[in-house]
Amino acid sequence: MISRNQYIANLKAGYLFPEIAKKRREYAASHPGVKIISLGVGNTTEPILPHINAALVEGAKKLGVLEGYSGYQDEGLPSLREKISEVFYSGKFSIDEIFISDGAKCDIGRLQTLFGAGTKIAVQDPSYPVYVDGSVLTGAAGIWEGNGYAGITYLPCTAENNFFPNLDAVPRNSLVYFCSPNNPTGAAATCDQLNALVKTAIDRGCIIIFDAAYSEFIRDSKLPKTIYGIDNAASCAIEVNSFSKPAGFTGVRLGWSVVPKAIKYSGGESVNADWSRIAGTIFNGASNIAQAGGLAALDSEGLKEIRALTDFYLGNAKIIRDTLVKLGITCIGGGNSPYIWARFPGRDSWEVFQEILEKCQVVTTPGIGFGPAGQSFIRFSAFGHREDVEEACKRLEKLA
Ligand code: PGU
Repeated sequence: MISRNQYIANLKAGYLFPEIAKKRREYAASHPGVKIISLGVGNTTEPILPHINAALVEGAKKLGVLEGYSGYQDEGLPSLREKISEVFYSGKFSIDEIFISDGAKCDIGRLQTLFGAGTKIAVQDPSYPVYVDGSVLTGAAGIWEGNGYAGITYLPCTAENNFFPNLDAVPRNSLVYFCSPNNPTGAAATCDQLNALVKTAIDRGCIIIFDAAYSEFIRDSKLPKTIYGIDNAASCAIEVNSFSKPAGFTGVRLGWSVVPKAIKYSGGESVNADWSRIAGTIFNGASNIAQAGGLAALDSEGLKEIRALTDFYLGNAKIIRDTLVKLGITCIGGGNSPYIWARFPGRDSWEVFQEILEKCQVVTTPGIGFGPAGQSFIRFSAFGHREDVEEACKRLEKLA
């Protein structure tokens, strides 16, 4: 018999979102006919807008004719990589520093293979669960110690520090995950804050994995949309991003990673060269159809559609936030992100989750699922049809 991978055995319970879906199913089974509304998982609900959708259709049609057919595209269509560099990074990166993927989550998982089981990890607490669970799978996180993993440094982001961590706690030579605008807190880091993060990383020999999956939700023009707006970030930061939330591609699957050539390991070897090797070895590129859609999403018409779609979800976020504020619930986020992070002082977050489900038939996400500092918080997602969000907000008034 073959024994189980011990790192899988180190994973705690199930992955957060399927656990929530299970609780929803259980509630639905015992309350037949009740309409449950989800403000839980951040899954897009609105149709892909026409210009981008037409390009997806066209991309599929091309595959049906000899002149249009294409096969493997390795690290991605050169035209899409060039366009990403131009639109998001003012042309600062060459196409061999941009790698097209099937989504940010998948890249976050694969990127960890660059750094091995002995790597020290630091995460914002709370954070998107994939950073921690992915580190458990590579062995870097070590074992569960009751309130966290032994190999992970949790950097609390709380109301007291304005949801930006104390960087003094970042270990030397560690891999630092940072997400802005943040999932789940909705906090968007300022230029000064990211400057401090980059400076810390360089001083301490760290590499940052910067998750910018929600950058297109930023409306405050003073806030940086990419870590590469910060001096010297290209020597210490990898950025992952995605078409999922801005273009409605959660089911289409398309993202990218920027791995600048300037980033080196302690021995001087190129991180970019290794990433190219890994991509070629265990990933064979994103769908050509999705990439055709991605190209259209980045032309002037497509960018207008991205703006319209993100405006729509931000409109939902405002409705949710206004409702919570009216109820006297302290919350942040929503202005530059599709998540609202609401505090229920002294309460257990699973218990609040259950109360909201039972009183309002609304699914949310319990803060503790994102890390120890998420205790007593609930995340509300703004991804939903407008009428469902309005209905959910009416029902939330029962919490008063
Ligand atoms: N990065 C962050 C910070 C995210 O919140 C999500 C999705 C992703 C990456 C995934 O991007 P893809 O490009 O689609 O792979 N977070 C959602 C969905 C749950 C999940 O497990 O991914 C959420 O509700 O947090």
